[in-house]
Amino acid sequence: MVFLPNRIVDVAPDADLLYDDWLTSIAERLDTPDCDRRSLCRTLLTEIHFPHLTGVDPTTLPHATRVALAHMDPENVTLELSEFQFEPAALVFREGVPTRLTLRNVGDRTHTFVSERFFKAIAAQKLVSAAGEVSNPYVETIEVPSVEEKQLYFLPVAKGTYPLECSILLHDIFGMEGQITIE
Ligand SMILES: [Cu+2]
Repeated sequence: MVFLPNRIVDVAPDADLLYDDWLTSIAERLDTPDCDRRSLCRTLLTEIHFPHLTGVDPTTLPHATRVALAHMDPENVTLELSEFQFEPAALVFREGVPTRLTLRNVGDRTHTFVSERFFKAIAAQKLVSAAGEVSNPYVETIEVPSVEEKQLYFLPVAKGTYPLECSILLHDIFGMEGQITIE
C-alpha cells in the first residue's frame, strides 16, 4: 500500500481572524478582576460542544442532557504535599461533578492523603500513578512518595465537610491537616 502523508492545510484567512478574535475575547475575560475561571471554562466548553445550550438553565433540561453538560464543568484540582503541609489546606468539590484530583508530593519524604469520611462520600473511579491505573479502587490511604504524583478520579456524592490528614507519625501535628468540603 502506498503511504500518503497528510498534507498540511493552512488555516483559512477568515478562520484565522476568528481565532484571533476569540482568543482576544478570552484573554480579556481572564483579565477581569472578578473572573471565575471555572465558570468561564464551563461556558467556553459549552459553546464549543453544545452551542444551542449556552446560557440555558440546566434545571430546565432533561436529566441526560444535564449529565452531558456536567462534563463541561472542569474540576481539575492539584494538591501539593510537603514537609509539613497540604497546599491548599482547604479543598472544595461539587456534588455530582466528575473530578480529577492530582496529589503531588513536592517534599523530600513520603506523605499520605487520608480522609476516611471523604472517601466514604465519593465514588472513586480510578487511581492513576506512575505504576499504572486501578479502576474502582477501594481507597483508605493514598501514599505519595517524594517527587511522585497520583491522580484520583472520582464523583463527589455526599455533601459535607471532612477532615484531611497525613497519617504518617506526627505529620498531622506538624501541620499536615486540612479540610475537604463537598457542596
Ligand atoms: Cu506527611
